[in-house]
Amino acid sequence: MTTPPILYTFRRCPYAIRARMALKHAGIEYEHREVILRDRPPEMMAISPKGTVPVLQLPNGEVLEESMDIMLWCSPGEWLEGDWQELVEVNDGKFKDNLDRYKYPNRFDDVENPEAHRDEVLEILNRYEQRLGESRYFCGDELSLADVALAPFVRQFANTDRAWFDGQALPNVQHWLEGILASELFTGCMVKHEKWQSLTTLSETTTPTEPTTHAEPTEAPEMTKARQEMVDQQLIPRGISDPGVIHAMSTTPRHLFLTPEAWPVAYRDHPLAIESGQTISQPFIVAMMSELLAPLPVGAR
Ligand SMILES: N[C@@H](CCC(=O)N[C@@H](CS)C(=O)NCC(=O)O)C(=O)O
Repeated sequence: MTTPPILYTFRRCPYAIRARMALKHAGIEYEHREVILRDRPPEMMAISPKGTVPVLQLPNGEVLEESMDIMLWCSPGEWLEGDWQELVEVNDGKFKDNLDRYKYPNRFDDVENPEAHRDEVLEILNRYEQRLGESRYFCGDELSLADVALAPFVRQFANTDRAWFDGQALPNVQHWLEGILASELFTGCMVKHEKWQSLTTLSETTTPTEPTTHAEPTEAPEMTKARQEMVDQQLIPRGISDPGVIHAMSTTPRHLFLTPEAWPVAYRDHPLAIESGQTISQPFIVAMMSELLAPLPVGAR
């Protein structure tokens, strides 16, 4: 019996959804390793240090760390007909950029009006609308790679403001999306999985005597650098001087309180949205409040 490929995946990630759908369509069995993005397993980081999902490890050791590479690896020839390349380029580029700015405006410095980004996406959807009036799916009357590559992103856009999306004159897009979301191919890929238990979890590498604020060992160097710049440029020049506060702000992985899309801006000089309509305060405010609490020296409890 041959070992199956291993897929590191995250249920709601649109890139991972497209990869799972392609694998399922191709009838490929794989070992499903559900990843929590703020606690990515060392096994995944070792084969794909860029740290994004999905990642597929083949039995021969080859690693596919881009969703489109996974799709292309497993898709049958007839799925690859048509202009899927141009469609994916627009989807993964302009569509995704504007979707993120519409859905998470305060994670970006350049968003003045989220609705302007929603309308940029709408312009793309209007083109899809015309196209889906000519054939049932993007590249003809059968589902193919283009549909599966795009649908998880259109779903995410639609769910950002469902009432608004449903009110748009996009009957062909709405019908196309509904059909895909109702399919066994999609629903079968959205079954919930428990987090995969890494064999070398972070808790095993952390001794009880270490401060609990210690950053995760697999942290990307950009995160460490951004955090240090935050301390040097936002906190110290504004008068934060307590060594305990500076230590905590220098080591607490603030980005882990955010979803990974927000990590590039996690250490910037402003508050950020977290789940359930809440926000995480600007770093300086956190530091100032902590300093006012007159914390105990580092290591004291
Ligand atoms: N180009 C990659 C993008 C994958 C990606 O950005 N996945 C997100 C989750 S939806 C992720 O892993 N983010 C973590 C990070 O950027 O650190 C692909 O197509 O596979």
